[in-house]
Amino acid sequence: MQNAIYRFKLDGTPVRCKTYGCGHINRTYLVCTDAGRQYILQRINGAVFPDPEGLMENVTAVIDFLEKKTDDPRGCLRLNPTVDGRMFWDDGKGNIWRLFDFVGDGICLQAPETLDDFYQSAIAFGTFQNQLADFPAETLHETIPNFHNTPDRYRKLRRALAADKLGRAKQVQPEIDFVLAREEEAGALQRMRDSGELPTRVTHNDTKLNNVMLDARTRKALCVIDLDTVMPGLAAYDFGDSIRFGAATAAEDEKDLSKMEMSMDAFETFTRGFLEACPGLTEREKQTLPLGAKIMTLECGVRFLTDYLEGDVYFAVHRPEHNLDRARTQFKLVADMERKWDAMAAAVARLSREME
Ligand code: ADP
Ligand code: GN1
Ligand code: MG
Repeated sequence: MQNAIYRFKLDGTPVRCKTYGCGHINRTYLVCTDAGRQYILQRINGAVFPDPEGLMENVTAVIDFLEKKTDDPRGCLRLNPTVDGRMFWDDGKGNIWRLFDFVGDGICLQAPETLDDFYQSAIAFGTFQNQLADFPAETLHETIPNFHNTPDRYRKLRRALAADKLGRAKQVQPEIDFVLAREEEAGALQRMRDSGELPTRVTHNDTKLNNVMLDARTRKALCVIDLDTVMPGLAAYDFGDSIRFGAATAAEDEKDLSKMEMSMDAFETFTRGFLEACPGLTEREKQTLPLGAKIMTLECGVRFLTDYLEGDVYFAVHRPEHNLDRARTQFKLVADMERKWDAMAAAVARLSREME
């Protein structure tokens, strides 16, 4: 990490560097210099991203594009070059490093503290998608192929189950039954994408609340971060993944499942913000938003369960059953969405009408 930091052009000399944030994927450090500047230094997870150079081409192009759409220095993520003018440093040991400006006086929440926090995240992700509406999607690398291809996620689960490397399969039969009972519906978005019924857009694809920065004082949306998964996708992915995380009444890894529900208030609040910030959605896209919430939640549960069966090789874990706990919360949320399904669809239809 020390080696990496000196490869970048810095304002001042680094005086402090510590691990930072709660991401599941990359290694993130906060760097402070004697000139009072703060930076985010990150090592990209090479096991997750097979083509980090292609990924950095995406991130650089998206940032260049977004920078032209905002005057606010904190209005988009900003990259800093290396001393030899490149946007990342390859340490020769298979690791790619990059340096972002630290978004100062910003906050990044693990759960909304108020409904308005969640509304602001909807504004941030909706604006992000809207600003990228005229970005040439075909120039983007697919940084993780089939990222939100839900049938493919099921195939990978089946493979992990058959291999059962750690003998964990016998513990998870109720979870397996739950996901298999929903397999047909889980493929609905992918089928609509393949048939061209839904337009392909440039999407973020990992729209957790902790991938948005809010202003610490005003608590208004500043910018979207964690751009590694920006790829062509569906509006329902970004909407759905936000609901999965931010409309949940408990943390993603809560052990007490009785605490886990989907808040209808939060669902409506996010829907309002997303539709306001992203007004170009087609009627069909709007109709698929509740399905996005359900499928993204189910898919994420399938991914946690697969990682549990494979021995926790993908998501960072902090206890032995961490991925299993995470999978269970997701399935509990899906079950709750099924109970609230009619209300979710009605809310989207009503809010869309109100905005016409
Ligand atoms: P991961 O892919 O591991 O989730 P992120 O890019 O989301 O990595 O970074 C992890 C955390 O670091 C974020 O949730 C946020 O708290 C913090 N972070 C990342 N980039 C910045 C930034 N530019 N300014 C302030 N905080 C940041
Ligand atoms: C990961 O990188 P992070 O922590 O924002 C994951 C998402 C999952 C999420 C579950 C590249 O997000 O897809 O939904 O964990 N990101 C990647 O918390 O796989
Ligand atoms: Mg993140």
